[in-house]
This record gives sequence, structure tokens and C-alpha cells, in this order.
Amino acid sequence: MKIWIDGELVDETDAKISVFDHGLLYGDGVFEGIRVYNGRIFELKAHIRRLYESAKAIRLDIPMSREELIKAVEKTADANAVSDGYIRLIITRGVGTLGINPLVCHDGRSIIIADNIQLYPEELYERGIKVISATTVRNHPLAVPPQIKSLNYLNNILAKLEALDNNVPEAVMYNHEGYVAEATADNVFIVKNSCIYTPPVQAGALEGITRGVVIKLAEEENLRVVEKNLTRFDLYTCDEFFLTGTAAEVISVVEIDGRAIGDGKPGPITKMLRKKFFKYAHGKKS
Ligand code: PXG
Repeated sequence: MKIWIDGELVDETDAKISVFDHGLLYGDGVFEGIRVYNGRIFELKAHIRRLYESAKAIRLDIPMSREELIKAVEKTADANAVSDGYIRLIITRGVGTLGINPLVCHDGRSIIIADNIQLYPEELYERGIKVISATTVRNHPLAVPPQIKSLNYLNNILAKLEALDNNVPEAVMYNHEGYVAEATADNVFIVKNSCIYTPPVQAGALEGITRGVVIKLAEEENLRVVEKNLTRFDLYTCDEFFLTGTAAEVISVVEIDGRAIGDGKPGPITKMLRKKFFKYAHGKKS
């Protein structure tokens, strides 16, 4: 496998970064996870836009232009002949001292990995997944803003551990006010009386690229999509529940905290949106 580091494609075994890189020492950096479907890089411009916004929010200069970065991503996918896979794009603060001072780090490191992706097994898409409510509260917006896709995922990792301890793959995280924020690596949607609801990103979510696409696809079907604060009660009493994300795409949730959603099977709107998303991602007109 060829890895792109700072302008060069190198062999996997030569792809190394310094132990003084603040990405490693402090999680000081930003990243993106991007899918490739049928040789097309999915929503690349939107991912690049979000990466630059994350970097701006932490005062990290990305050492190249957006156009150069787009070319680098395409070159890495080509070099590894990835036609259906996953690209990880990472910008670290670069090499500094053992102190946290980011201003002593001169050059941000850029790394691009193109690989296969670990997906949920197909039967989970057919049956739907179970989730729990995490006790770990999503980052307060005045701490690390949840809209930054930073290299520090500990907040979500603690919630993911709660999910795994309970033998379920995902957990819903609530914000400091008790409203639904998102899942540990996915955005949350519910359906009630044929209307779709999702928390506003200001409730503590990452502005998911998949979320944006799914909202657009739902509106094309003349479904109403409302961004509003949701409570645990709203999740417990909805008709349908699904998650969206780069890895999960659109996946149905059929149980939360031991309560069945609807009749405990993936609902019709979720199934329709999953199908529409598949077609859109694979470049087919619906
Ligand atoms: N919230 C969080 C905290 C995320 O990390 C999403 C929502 C969904 O956003 P996108 O843009 O992907 O629709 C994410 C994305 C992985 C993996 O390997 C996780 C993500 C992206 C890619 C891979 O688990 N999280």
C-alpha cells in the first residue's frame, strides 16, 4: 500500500511520523474519512470544505491549497487502485516540543491513506441495530466544539466503550442540556408521523456529509425534514430511527435502551432512504 505523506507517495513501511508530532502527543490535528464508490470519491469537495473549517477553528494552517489537496487525494486513491474503499485524510500540527505550545510547531503534516473499510455486516442493515443512551455527555460547545473533526475522539470513544460494554455497536450521546447530539460516529434521525427530525448541529453534532445528502434525498421525495432539539422521550416514542455516516451510510435502529422502535423492524422511510442513498452513492439516477 502507498501512503501519501507531505507531497510524496511512499511505501507503507516507510510511512512514518515523528514521536514529537503534536498530532500524536496531544491529538492536535484534524481529519476526514471519505468513501470511494465505483472509483468516484464521494462528496470530496464537501469533505475538503469541512476539513479546512475544522483546521481554521483550531488555527491550523493546511500547508497546501484545496485544489492541491483534492489532487493528492485522487492520486493516492489511484496509486492504490481503490475503486470501492475508504480514504483517511489527516492533518497534524506537526513536530514540536514536549510542551503543548502549538506555535512552536512549524509544518503541519499531511497524510492520506486509501484502504478498505470495515462495514457493518449486511444482516445488520436488514434487521437494524440496537443502541443505548450513553452516560458520557457530548463535548460542551465551549470546550472542543463538536463541529470540529479533530484528532481527539476521546469524548466519543468513552461513549463507544459504553455501547460495546452493552453488546451494541452504537450509543446515542446527549449534550450538556440533555438534548440528543449524535451517535459516536454517526448522526441521528427519527421519523414521527411521516415527518423526519434530526438535531441541529448546534446541539453538539458534527455536520455530517452523509446527513446533508440524506436530507437532500428526503426532500426530493417531498418528505419534511425538521432540524430541532430532540429528547430521549422523542427517541423512545418515534416511529422510525436511523443513523447516517460515512461508514454506516444509512442504518436502521430498532431498539434503544431496551425499548423497541415501532414494531422493532426497519421502517419504510428508512428503507427507502437507504435505497436512494445507495443509488446516489453509486452514481445511478433513481
Ligand atoms: N459524527 C461524528 C462524531 C463522526 O465522527 C459522523 C457524525 C458522520 O459524518 P459523515 O460526514 O461521515 O457523514 C462522524 C463520521 C469510522 C469512521 O471508521 C467514522 C466517521 C467517518 C468515517 C469513518 O468509524 N465518522
